[in-house]
Amino acid sequence: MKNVYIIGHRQPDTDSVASVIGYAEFLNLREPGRYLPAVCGPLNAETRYALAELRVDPPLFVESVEPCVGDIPAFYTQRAPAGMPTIDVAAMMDEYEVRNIPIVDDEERLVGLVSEHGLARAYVTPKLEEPLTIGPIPRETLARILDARICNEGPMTIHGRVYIVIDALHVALSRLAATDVAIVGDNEPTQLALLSAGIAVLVVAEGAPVGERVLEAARKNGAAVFSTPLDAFSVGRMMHLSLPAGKVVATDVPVIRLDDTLAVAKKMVTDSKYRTACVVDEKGVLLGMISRNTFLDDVQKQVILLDHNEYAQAVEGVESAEILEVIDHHRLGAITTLKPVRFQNEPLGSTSTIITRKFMDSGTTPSPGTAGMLLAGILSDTLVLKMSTTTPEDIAAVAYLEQVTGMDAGIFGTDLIQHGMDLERTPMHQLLAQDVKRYTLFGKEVVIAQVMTASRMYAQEHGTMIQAELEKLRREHGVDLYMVLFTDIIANHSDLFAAGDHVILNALGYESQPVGLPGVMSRKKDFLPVFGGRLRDL
Ligand SMILES: [Mn+2]
Repeated sequence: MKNVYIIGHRQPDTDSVASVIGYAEFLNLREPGRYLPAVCGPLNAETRYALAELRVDPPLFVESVEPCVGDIPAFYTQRAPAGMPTIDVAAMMDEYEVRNIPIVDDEERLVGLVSEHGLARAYVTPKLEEPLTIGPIPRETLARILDARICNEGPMTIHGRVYIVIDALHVALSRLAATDVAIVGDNEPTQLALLSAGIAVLVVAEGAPVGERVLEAARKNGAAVFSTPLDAFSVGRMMHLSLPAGKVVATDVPVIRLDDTLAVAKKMVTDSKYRTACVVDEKGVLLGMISRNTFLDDVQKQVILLDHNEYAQAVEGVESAEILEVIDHHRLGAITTLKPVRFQNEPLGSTSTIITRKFMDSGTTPSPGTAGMLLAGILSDTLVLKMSTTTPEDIAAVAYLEQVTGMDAGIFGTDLIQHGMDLERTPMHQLLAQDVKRYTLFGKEVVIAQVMTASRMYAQEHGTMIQAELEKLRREHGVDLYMVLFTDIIANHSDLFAAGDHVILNALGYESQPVGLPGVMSRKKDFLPVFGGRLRDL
């Protein structure tokens, strides 16, 4: 069964990571192993903390869901060992109706390709000055190719030159060595002389009788004796065709990996003179071969998108993937699909809430690690249920997950947010510039930054530095006021710092900083109306 990637958006937050882990586990209950939780961007500090605390493996990192070689449902898997005689390789080509056979070594690593073209070249290139050499070839294989009966066994493997003995005996004897093969006819004195001189194989052609004295001499000298109905020329011809595949192999075949994109693979196949490419793993082990026909079927990765519903936020290559489902809690974006897809968008505090409800509704229970992650996802997206987007469903899901994990949402949420903020490790400049809104209010240009925290410590300890940095930012932006709200989401309290003209700051009542603002959580809902009112009255 084809794998389905469950994947969040390009800036993975804890909710998107938790929901892919949760939904993969939920769907794998029915089809174990099919669904893979994935992310397409670096994990933030908060998410890394949650995963480490809960001892949950991070999702798979997927750079792109463009189809790749690994998504091809099947390769041509035929192959031949380097020692296979070319005549057998040719027979394989006929049997499987392919023009190329990959050749592998003893460890199944790709050596090269025997193509029809390569075979033809190997046999029409004249090397007449050299005598024919065969092997190394197993004795039994050679006997089979020659349609021969083995009258005496001799060496297991044959590797030597081949002579048809038509010369005067003394000439033949002077040419033959102990590893060589002699082809003879019905001439017992010659047969005996050759065996006593020491050769590896005596091939008796045209079904000529093999006498007892010949067998005796063969046994004594450790030579093989074959008897074949073929004539001497045919024996020579078949020997020629028994060259090991490794000797006629072409090594300029394109080699690709499972993670190469289909586009790359297609181009390699098209550009190759063999119209094929071999797929190997990282050790060079042959996984199979692809050809032009491989690309006739539409190959796509299957994905389920969580916590986003627009292409701009989705993993690279999503346009070429098959989207099976979308689950989200944001406003509707623009995503179009060829086929109908299951689409679930709910105005809840987090996608993790939607996934938790799937477990609750189906009467199944997430594993403790997954339940902890889902809890982290909800607490992160709703800022420990304090955000105005929090719904009764989020609260119910948190209660359920507290029960499953035995964790305290308040304590875990505070920990989580604190680790996520990691204020001490973020440069002050970045801290005061990463979440900013700019307004024109009653003729004044105003920038308001907001930093969410889980305690008031940071704002109280770094007042002087914050004020200095704010003044720098105010000049950089050329605005009348540059302000920051340090919002402690646990205590429901904001500390305000502001940089601007002394007269304005005094008139606003901001001469002593930080200005404590109990109950101020939302910049837009809680702070802006009050602040706007004061600015108007200046
Ligand atoms: Mn979310």
